Amino acid sequence: MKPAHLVALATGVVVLLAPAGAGAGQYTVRSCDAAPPTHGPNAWQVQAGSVNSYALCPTAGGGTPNTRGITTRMVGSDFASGAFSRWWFYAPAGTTISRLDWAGRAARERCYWQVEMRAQGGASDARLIGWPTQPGTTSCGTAIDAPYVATYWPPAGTTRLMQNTQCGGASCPNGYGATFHTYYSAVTLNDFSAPSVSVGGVAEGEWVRSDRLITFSAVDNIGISRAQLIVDGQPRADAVNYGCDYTRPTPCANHSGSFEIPTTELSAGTHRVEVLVHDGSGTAAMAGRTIRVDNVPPPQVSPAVAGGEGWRNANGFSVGWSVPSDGGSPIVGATWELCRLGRGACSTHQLSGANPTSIPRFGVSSDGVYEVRVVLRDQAGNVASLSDARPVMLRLDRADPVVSIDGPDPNHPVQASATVNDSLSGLAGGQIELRRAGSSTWRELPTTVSGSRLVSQIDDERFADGSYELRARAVDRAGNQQTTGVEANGARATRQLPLRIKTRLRAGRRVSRIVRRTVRRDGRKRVVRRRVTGFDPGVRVGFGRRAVIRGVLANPDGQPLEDVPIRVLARPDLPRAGLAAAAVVRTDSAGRFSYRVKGSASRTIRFRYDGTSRIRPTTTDVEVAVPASSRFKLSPPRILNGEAVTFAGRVRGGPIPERGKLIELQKWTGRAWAPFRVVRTDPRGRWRHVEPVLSVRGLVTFRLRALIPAEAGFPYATGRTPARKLLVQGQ
Ligand SMILES: [Ca+2]
Ligand SMILES: [Ca+2]
Ligand SMILES: [Ca+2]
Repeated sequence: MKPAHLVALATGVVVLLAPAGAGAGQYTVRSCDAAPPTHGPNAWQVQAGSVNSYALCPTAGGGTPNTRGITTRMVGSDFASGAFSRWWFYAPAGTTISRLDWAGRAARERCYWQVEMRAQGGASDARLIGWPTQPGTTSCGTAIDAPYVATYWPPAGTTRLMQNTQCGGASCPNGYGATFHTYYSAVTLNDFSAPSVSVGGVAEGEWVRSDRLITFSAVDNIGISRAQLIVDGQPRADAVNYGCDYTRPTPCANHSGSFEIPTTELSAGTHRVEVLVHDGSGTAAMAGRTIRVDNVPPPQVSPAVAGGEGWRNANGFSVGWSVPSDGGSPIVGATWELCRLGRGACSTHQLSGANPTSIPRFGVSSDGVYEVRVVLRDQAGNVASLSDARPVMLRLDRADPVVSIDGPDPNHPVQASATVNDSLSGLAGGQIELRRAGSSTWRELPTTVSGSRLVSQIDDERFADGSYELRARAVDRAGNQQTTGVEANGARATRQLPLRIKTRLRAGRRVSRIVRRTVRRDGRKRVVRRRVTGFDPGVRVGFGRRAVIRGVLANPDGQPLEDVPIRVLARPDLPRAGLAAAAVVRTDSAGRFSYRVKGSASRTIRFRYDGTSRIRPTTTDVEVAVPASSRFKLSPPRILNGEAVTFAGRVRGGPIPERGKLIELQKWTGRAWAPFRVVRTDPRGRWRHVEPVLSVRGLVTFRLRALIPAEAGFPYATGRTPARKLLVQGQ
């Protein structure tokens, strides 16, 4: 044998990489001196009934090599015809033996001994080494001494080798034995059976994320030597190599296992994941799955509480959201967490189904404030982070507020208030109402919330004096409400009006009159006269003239209110006109005040004392009437019968109504003023009228004037011009 040949054999397995299921591989099973370091004879089996079959390997281990190796040695005894000593090498199913590299020796002392290495199971039964039994022959081969490895080629289809020493004579007496020793055995096999591999762990087309495994189970006639994960046709990481023992015909075991799918290194979307296995002869097989990678959690949603996040008093909540699309695996469920405020005492719930968009209506265990967080789950198993989820608030308050009316406050006599205690949502609003004792009609007072109190003012200027009852209705932010008419001590809440000191304000034109009264004095009736002064609230001022309005402010006993401000407001006598501030006057030490008015137009003058927290306000109105005024001219003042006279003038002041001011021309009949013509002014107040005079006999003097009647939109009382004379000379 050439050394180069030896080196090639020493490489062991010849790996023929071939498409899965289609290839055939070769491998070599080594024994004794060919199988360092164990040198085991494991590949060979002694046939039952053999005489003196043994193995001493390696052959250089000690003693004479002539007795070592895988041995069939029949010496030192008488042997019957057919007695044998045998070792067998069996090829596993699916393989055939294609080659034997061998070193050893064989010897026989008589020709009837059969000493051989035979190949069986193939197309022919072939003796590779040795001799057949040759009884009756004395000239035959008796020794093979082959310490160097030589190659032998069994016939195609060989499935077993037999090392055989057998007595072929009628008997084989002691002293003429035979022996066969295999020092070196390297059996090369062709493996025609590819591995079978199946995968699991993920389904075909499944969406997966980083925590998933692909499992495999591989089976082969000579076992599995390695497995490797292939992603998109490329090996990932190192293969797993299983230990194989090439001193045995079936060198490897069957294996199953799993690989983590490295989805974090893969782009989102479709990938092919496969497991490639090789058997003990290097024959490959592969199986896999097409997967879709999704490591992206669904987007956070923005949940909303039906009806809003405010307080409510019914224990039922619906939370909904819309499901955004991120192009990854479909949404297959949601997790929602219900926590008391602050994420204490949380409960977690699952929703299943495609694209969930709401939590079915639910209630909470007790009143209070809760947070709900919702995260979606995709088909790959990614879940958005609960701690990053936007919470929505649920607020439940079913407890009515507790309300009691406060007692009167001496510092604020007109104030009516109520104290409200409400657990959870707190006071939102309310109403304090007032009812005259004996009446059934409650009147609402303007009520505001101040902290935990309802506060209102009783306008004792507006309500008649007398006894009143109070009641208060408080509403919390959840809409719970309670009404009470009692104070905290249980007493009925009442008020006696007026709450403040009464005052009396009088103003107008100062008038005085004598009042007569009959009294009894000293047993006799007497008439007593007394001068009483008062104020007439109707004040007439000529156009362009001035007048003084006087007034007095006092309490009902006549005690004056000294040095207090009286507001003066004025409203022109025009449609839709409002009161406008005009002045402030002050009372003197006798409570008196005065206000000068000019005769510019008719108007209402209001005097108001605003009062204080303890003194009730009061108001009085004075009507200032200004008669209308117009210039009036007759021309010429003297005419002949049949001529015409012109009346002309201009109304003073204003405003003039849009369509002009009505002017009534009057003449004196001797008994009364009689109208004879009505004219209208132009928008600037000018008026003119030409009147022909007929049927006058002799010299007649007419007395004529113009009346300016009161009219809506014209802020004056009815006024008159002075009379003018017209002389007419008849025929
Ligand atoms: Ca195989
Ligand atoms: Ca996703
Ligand atoms: Ca409440």
